[in-house]
Amino acid sequence: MQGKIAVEEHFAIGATAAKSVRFPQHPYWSGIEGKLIDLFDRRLAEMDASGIGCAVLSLNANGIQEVPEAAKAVALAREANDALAAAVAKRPDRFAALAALPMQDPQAAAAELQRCVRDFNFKGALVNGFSQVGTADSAVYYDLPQYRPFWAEVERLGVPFYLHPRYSLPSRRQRYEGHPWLTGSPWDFAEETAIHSLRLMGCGLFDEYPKLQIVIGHLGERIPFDLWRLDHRLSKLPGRPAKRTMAEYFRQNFHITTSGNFCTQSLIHAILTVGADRVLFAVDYPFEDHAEASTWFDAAEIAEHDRIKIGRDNARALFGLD
Ligand code: GRE
Ligand code: ZN
Repeated sequence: MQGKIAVEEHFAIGATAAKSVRFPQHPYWSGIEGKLIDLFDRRLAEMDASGIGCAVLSLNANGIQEVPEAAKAVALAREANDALAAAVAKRPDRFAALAALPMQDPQAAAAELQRCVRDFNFKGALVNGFSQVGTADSAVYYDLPQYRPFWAEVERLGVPFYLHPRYSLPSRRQRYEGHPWLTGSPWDFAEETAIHSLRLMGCGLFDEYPKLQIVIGHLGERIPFDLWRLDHRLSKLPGRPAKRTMAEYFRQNFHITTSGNFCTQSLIHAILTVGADRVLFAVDYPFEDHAEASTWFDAAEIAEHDRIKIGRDNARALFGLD
Protein backbone atom coordinates (compact mmCIF):
# COMPACT_ATOMS: atom_id res chain seq x y z
CA MET A 1 0.00 0.00 0.00
CA GLN A 2 1.37 3.40 -1.02
CA GLY A 3 0.81 6.56 1.03
CA LYS A 4 0.72 4.91 4.42
CA ILE A 5 0.92 7.08 7.52
CA ALA A 6 3.06 5.67 10.36
CA VAL A 7 2.23 7.14 13.75
CA GLU A 8 4.81 5.94 16.33
CA GLU A 9 8.10 6.96 14.77
CA HIS A 10 10.88 8.20 17.01
CA PHE A 11 13.66 10.74 16.79
CA ALA A 12 16.13 12.02 19.39
CA ILE A 13 18.01 15.17 20.26
CA GLY A 14 21.62 15.11 21.51
CA ALA A 15 20.55 15.00 25.15
CA THR A 16 18.30 11.93 24.73
CA ALA A 17 19.84 9.87 21.91
CA ALA A 18 22.24 7.69 23.91
CA LYS A 19 19.50 6.78 26.44
CA SER A 20 17.89 4.41 23.95
CA VAL A 21 21.06 2.33 23.42
CA ARG A 22 20.60 -0.56 25.83
CA PHE A 23 23.60 -2.74 24.81
CA PRO A 24 26.21 -0.56 23.04
CA GLN A 25 28.25 -3.58 21.85
CA HIS A 26 25.28 -5.29 20.22
CA PRO A 27 24.90 -4.68 16.45
CA TYR A 28 21.15 -3.94 16.73
CA TRP A 29 21.53 -1.46 19.59
CA SER A 30 24.69 0.25 18.32
CA GLY A 31 22.82 1.40 15.21
CA ILE A 32 19.87 2.91 17.08
CA GLU A 33 21.42 6.25 18.07
CA GLY A 34 22.38 7.27 14.53
CA LYS A 35 18.96 6.26 13.19
CA LEU A 36 17.19 8.30 15.90
CA ILE A 37 19.20 11.42 15.04
CA ASP A 38 18.83 11.12 11.26
CA LEU A 39 15.58 12.54 9.92
CA PHE A 40 16.14 13.11 6.22
CA ASP A 41 18.61 10.68 4.68
CA ARG A 42 18.22 7.04 5.54
CA ARG A 43 14.79 7.55 7.14
CA LEU A 44 13.17 9.17 4.10
CA ALA A 45 14.78 6.68 1.70
CA GLU A 46 13.41 3.76 3.73
CA MET A 47 9.97 5.38 3.98
CA ASP A 48 9.97 5.81 0.18
CA ALA A 49 10.92 2.18 -0.36
CA SER A 50 8.17 0.99 2.02
CA GLY A 51 5.27 3.09 0.76
CA ILE A 52 5.18 5.31 3.86
CA GLY A 53 4.18 8.80 2.84
CA CYS A 54 4.13 10.39 6.26
CA ALA A 55 5.71 9.68 9.66
CA VAL A 56 4.22 11.16 12.83
CA LEU A 57 7.36 11.83 14.88
CA SER A 58 7.91 11.70 18.64
CA LEU A 59 10.84 11.89 21.05
CA ASN A 60 12.50 8.62 22.10
CA ALA A 61 11.73 6.96 25.48
CA ASN A 62 12.06 7.55 28.36
CA GLY A 63 12.55 11.10 27.13
CA ILE A 64 11.30 13.83 29.41
CA GLN A 65 9.65 11.39 31.83
CA GLU A 66 12.94 10.33 33.45
CA VAL A 67 14.03 13.85 34.45
CA PRO A 68 13.01 14.23 38.11
CA GLU A 69 13.68 17.99 38.40
CA ALA A 70 10.55 19.68 37.04
CA ALA A 71 12.36 22.81 35.81
CA LYS A 72 14.86 20.67 33.87
CA ALA A 73 12.02 18.60 32.42
CA VAL A 74 10.24 21.75 31.26
CA ALA A 75 13.41 23.08 29.58
CA LEU A 76 14.24 19.75 27.91
CA ALA A 77 10.71 19.36 26.54
CA ARG A 78 10.91 22.84 25.03
CA GLU A 79 14.27 22.04 23.47
CA ALA A 80 13.01 18.75 21.99
CA ASN A 81 9.79 20.28 20.68
CA ASP A 82 11.60 23.25 19.13
CA ALA A 83 13.99 20.84 17.37
CA LEU A 84 11.09 18.71 16.15
CA ALA A 85 9.19 21.75 14.89
CA ALA A 86 12.23 22.85 12.89
CA ALA A 87 12.61 19.38 11.35
CA VAL A 88 8.93 19.09 10.39
CA ALA A 89 9.03 22.61 8.89
CA LYS A 90 11.67 21.35 6.43
CA ARG A 91 9.49 18.47 5.19
CA PRO A 92 5.87 19.19 6.11
CA ASP A 93 4.90 16.89 3.23
CA ARG A 94 6.51 13.87 4.97
CA PHE A 95 6.38 14.56 8.70
CA ALA A 96 3.95 15.54 11.45
CA ALA A 97 4.76 15.91 15.15
CA LEU A 98 3.64 14.84 18.61
CA ALA A 99 4.82 16.96 21.53
CA ALA A 100 7.01 15.72 24.37
CA LEU A 101 5.55 16.93 27.68
CA PRO A 102 7.03 17.73 31.11
CA MET A 103 4.35 15.86 33.06
CA GLN A 104 6.38 16.45 36.23
CA ASP A 105 4.56 19.80 36.30
CA PRO A 106 0.97 19.29 35.07
CA GLN A 107 0.37 23.01 34.48
CA ALA A 108 3.60 23.36 32.50
CA ALA A 109 2.71 20.22 30.51
CA ALA A 110 -0.65 21.72 29.54
CA ALA A 111 1.03 25.00 28.58
CA GLU A 112 3.67 23.21 26.48
CA LEU A 113 1.03 21.19 24.63
CA GLN A 114 -0.91 24.39 23.99
CA ARG A 115 2.25 26.10 22.69
CA CYS A 116 3.11 23.20 20.36
CA VAL A 117 -0.40 22.94 18.92
CA ARG A 118 -0.83 26.69 18.52
CA ASP A 119 2.64 27.75 17.35
CA PHE A 120 3.86 24.61 15.53
CA ASN A 121 0.67 22.84 14.43
CA PHE A 122 1.67 19.71 16.36
CA LYS A 123 -1.00 17.01 16.17
CA GLY A 124 -1.05 15.84 19.78
CA ALA A 125 1.30 14.56 22.49
CA LEU A 126 3.32 11.42 23.07
CA VAL A 127 4.29 10.73 26.68
CA ASN A 128 6.50 7.85 27.80
CA GLY A 129 4.53 6.45 30.73
CA PHE A 130 4.80 7.61 34.33
CA SER A 131 7.08 10.48 35.33
CA GLN A 132 9.80 10.50 37.93
CA VAL A 133 8.99 13.59 39.97
CA GLY A 134 11.31 15.17 42.53
CA THR A 135 13.40 12.04 43.11
CA ALA A 136 14.68 9.41 40.67
CA ASP A 137 12.94 6.65 42.63
CA SER A 138 9.39 7.91 42.12
CA ALA A 139 6.67 6.97 39.65
CA VAL A 140 3.76 9.35 39.19
CA TYR A 141 0.79 8.18 37.07
CA TYR A 142 -1.66 10.46 35.32
CA ASP A 143 -4.84 9.16 36.90
CA LEU A 144 -3.89 11.16 40.00
CA PRO A 145 -6.08 14.19 40.86
CA GLN A 146 -3.37 16.76 40.11
CA TYR A 147 -3.66 15.84 36.40
CA ARG A 148 -7.36 16.63 35.98
CA PRO A 149 -6.75 20.22 34.79
CA PHE A 150 -4.15 18.87 32.34
CA TRP A 151 -6.68 16.42 30.89
CA ALA A 152 -9.26 19.20 30.67
CA GLU A 153 -6.83 21.11 28.45
CA VAL A 154 -6.11 18.04 26.27
CA GLU A 155 -9.84 17.59 25.71
CA ARG A 156 -10.29 21.30 25.04
CA LEU A 157 -7.51 21.26 22.42
CA GLY A 158 -9.10 18.17 20.84
CA VAL A 159 -5.80 16.37 20.19
CA PRO A 160 -4.89 12.73 20.93
CA PHE A 161 -2.54 11.65 23.73
CA TYR A 162 -0.22 8.77 22.84
CA LEU A 163 0.72 6.76 25.94
CA HIS A 164 4.05 5.12 25.03
CA PRO A 165 5.96 2.51 27.06
CA ARG A 166 8.96 3.27 29.26
CA TYR A 167 11.42 1.30 31.35
CA SER A 168 10.11 0.57 34.85
CA LEU A 169 12.18 1.45 37.90
CA PRO A 170 14.63 -1.19 39.21
CA SER A 171 13.19 -0.74 42.71
CA ARG A 172 9.70 -1.74 41.51
CA ARG A 173 10.50 -4.87 39.51
CA GLN A 174 10.36 -7.65 42.08
CA ARG A 175 8.52 -9.99 39.75
CA TYR A 176 11.43 -9.85 37.27
CA GLU A 177 14.11 -10.69 39.85
CA GLY A 178 16.72 -12.96 38.30
CA HIS A 179 15.18 -12.50 34.84
CA PRO A 180 16.40 -9.14 33.50
CA TRP A 181 15.70 -10.32 29.94
CA LEU A 182 11.97 -9.84 30.62
CA THR A 183 12.35 -6.12 31.40
CA GLY A 184 11.97 -3.52 28.66
CA SER A 185 10.43 -4.20 25.25
CA PRO A 186 10.02 -8.03 25.32
CA TRP A 187 7.46 -8.02 28.15
CA ASP A 188 7.57 -5.19 30.71
CA PHE A 189 6.83 -2.32 28.29
CA ALA A 190 3.34 -3.66 27.53
CA GLU A 191 2.68 -4.56 31.16
CA GLU A 192 3.64 -1.05 32.30
CA THR A 193 1.57 0.69 29.62
CA ALA A 194 -1.42 -1.60 30.08
CA ILE A 195 -1.55 -0.91 33.82
CA HIS A 196 -1.32 2.84 33.20
CA SER A 197 -4.14 2.61 30.64
CA LEU A 198 -6.31 0.63 33.05
CA ARG A 199 -5.65 3.20 35.78
CA LEU A 200 -6.91 5.94 33.44
CA MET A 201 -10.01 3.91 32.57
CA GLY A 202 -10.80 2.89 36.14
CA CYS A 203 -10.33 6.29 37.80
CA GLY A 204 -13.33 7.93 36.15
CA LEU A 205 -11.25 10.19 33.88
CA PHE A 206 -13.37 9.40 30.83
CA ASP A 207 -16.60 10.04 32.71
CA GLU A 208 -15.34 13.56 33.36
CA TYR A 209 -13.77 14.09 29.90
CA PRO A 210 -15.61 11.74 27.53
CA LYS A 211 -14.03 13.19 24.39
CA LEU A 212 -10.42 12.33 25.39
CA GLN A 213 -8.64 10.03 22.95
CA ILE A 214 -5.69 7.93 24.14
CA VAL A 215 -3.50 6.09 21.63
CA ILE A 216 -1.55 2.98 22.62
CA GLY A 217 0.84 0.97 20.47
CA HIS A 218 1.91 -2.66 20.05
CA LEU A 219 -1.63 -3.73 19.08
CA GLY A 220 -3.06 -2.65 22.40
CA GLU A 221 -0.33 -3.56 24.92
CA ARG A 222 -2.11 -6.92 25.56
CA ILE A 223 -5.36 -5.29 26.75
CA PRO A 224 -7.56 -6.64 23.91
CA PHE A 225 -6.73 -10.23 24.82
CA ASP A 226 -7.83 -9.82 28.44
CA LEU A 227 -10.60 -7.23 28.17
CA TRP A 228 -13.49 -9.67 28.54
CA ARG A 229 -11.99 -11.30 31.62
CA LEU A 230 -11.18 -7.90 33.12
CA ASP A 231 -14.84 -6.81 33.06
CA HIS A 232 -16.02 -10.30 33.95
CA ARG A 233 -14.00 -10.30 37.18
CA LEU A 234 -14.56 -6.60 37.95
CA SER A 235 -18.32 -7.18 37.86
CA LYS A 236 -17.90 -9.23 41.04
CA LEU A 237 -15.84 -6.63 42.92
CA PRO A 238 -16.73 -3.31 44.56
CA GLY A 239 -14.59 -0.21 44.76
CA ARG A 240 -13.88 1.15 41.28
CA PRO A 241 -14.62 4.86 40.77
CA ALA A 242 -15.51 4.65 37.05
CA LYS A 243 -19.14 4.47 35.96
CA ARG A 244 -18.95 2.21 32.92
CA THR A 245 -17.24 -1.03 31.91
CA MET A 246 -13.59 -1.07 30.91
CA ALA A 247 -14.61 -2.36 27.46
CA GLU A 248 -16.79 0.73 26.96
CA TYR A 249 -13.91 3.08 27.74
CA PHE A 250 -11.52 1.04 25.61
CA ARG A 251 -13.88 1.24 22.62
CA GLN A 252 -14.73 4.92 22.99
CA ASN A 253 -11.56 6.54 24.33
CA PHE A 254 -8.69 4.47 22.91
CA HIS A 255 -7.00 3.87 19.57
CA ILE A 256 -4.56 1.02 18.94
CA THR A 257 -1.53 1.01 16.63
CA THR A 258 0.49 -1.76 15.01
CA SER A 259 3.86 -0.47 16.28
CA GLY A 260 6.32 -3.33 16.76
CA ASN A 261 3.63 -6.02 16.64
CA PHE A 262 3.38 -7.43 13.15
CA CYS A 263 1.13 -10.37 13.94
CA THR A 264 -1.96 -10.80 11.75
CA GLN A 265 -3.92 -12.77 14.37
CA SER A 266 -3.40 -9.96 16.89
CA LEU A 267 -4.32 -7.33 14.28
CA ILE A 268 -7.59 -9.11 13.55
CA HIS A 269 -8.27 -9.40 17.26
CA ALA A 270 -7.62 -5.65 17.66
CA ILE A 271 -10.05 -4.91 14.82
CA LEU A 272 -12.67 -7.15 16.41
CA THR A 273 -12.15 -5.47 19.80
CA VAL A 274 -12.25 -1.74 18.95
CA GLY A 275 -13.35 -1.72 15.30
CA ALA A 276 -11.32 -0.96 12.16
CA ASP A 277 -11.86 2.78 12.68
CA ARG A 278 -9.69 2.73 15.84
CA VAL A 279 -6.66 0.80 14.56
CA LEU A 280 -3.73 2.69 12.98
CA PHE A 281 -0.54 1.65 11.20
CA ALA A 282 2.78 2.34 12.94
CA VAL A 283 6.30 0.96 12.58
CA ASP A 284 8.13 2.06 15.78
CA TYR A 285 11.22 3.14 13.84
CA PRO A 286 14.14 2.85 14.53
CA PHE A 287 13.45 0.04 16.99
CA GLU A 288 11.59 -1.71 14.17
CA ASP A 289 12.17 -1.91 10.46
CA HIS A 290 10.13 0.09 7.90
CA ALA A 291 10.33 -2.75 5.36
CA GLU A 292 9.39 -5.54 7.77
CA ALA A 293 6.37 -3.62 9.08
CA SER A 294 5.21 -2.63 5.60
CA THR A 295 5.74 -6.01 3.95
CA TRP A 296 3.63 -7.57 6.68
CA PHE A 297 0.91 -4.90 6.73
CA ASP A 298 0.55 -4.61 2.95
CA ALA A 299 -0.17 -8.35 2.65
CA ALA A 300 -2.01 -9.02 5.93
CA GLU A 301 -5.27 -10.90 5.36
CA ILE A 302 -7.75 -8.14 6.13
CA ALA A 303 -10.33 -6.42 3.92
CA GLU A 304 -8.88 -3.86 1.50
CA HIS A 305 -11.16 -1.11 2.82
CA ASP A 306 -9.86 -1.82 6.34
CA ARG A 307 -6.26 -1.69 5.07
CA ILE A 308 -6.90 1.79 3.64
CA LYS A 309 -8.46 2.96 6.92
CA ILE A 310 -5.73 1.47 9.14
CA GLY A 311 -2.89 2.37 6.78
CA ARG A 312 -3.91 5.97 6.18
CA ASP A 313 -7.42 7.33 6.68
CA ASN A 314 -7.79 6.76 10.43
CA ALA A 315 -4.54 8.63 11.11
CA ARG A 316 -5.67 11.48 8.88
CA ALA A 317 -8.91 11.80 10.81
CA LEU A 318 -7.51 11.31 14.32
CA PHE A 319 -4.49 13.61 13.96
CA GLY A 320 -6.10 16.06 11.55
CA LEU A 321 -3.52 15.55 8.79
CA ASP A 322 -4.03 17.01 5.31
C1 GRE B 1 10.65 2.28 21.99
O1 GRE B 1 9.72 2.28 21.18
O2 GRE B 1 10.90 3.27 22.68
C2 GRE B 1 11.50 1.05 22.14
C3 GRE B 1 12.63 1.10 22.96
C4 GRE B 1 13.41 -0.04 23.09
C5 GRE B 1 13.08 -1.19 22.44
C6 GRE B 1 11.96 -1.25 21.62
C7 GRE B 1 11.17 -0.12 21.48
O3 GRE B 1 12.94 2.22 23.62
O4 GRE B 1 10.08 -0.16 20.69
ZN1 ZN C 1 7.93 3.32 20.31
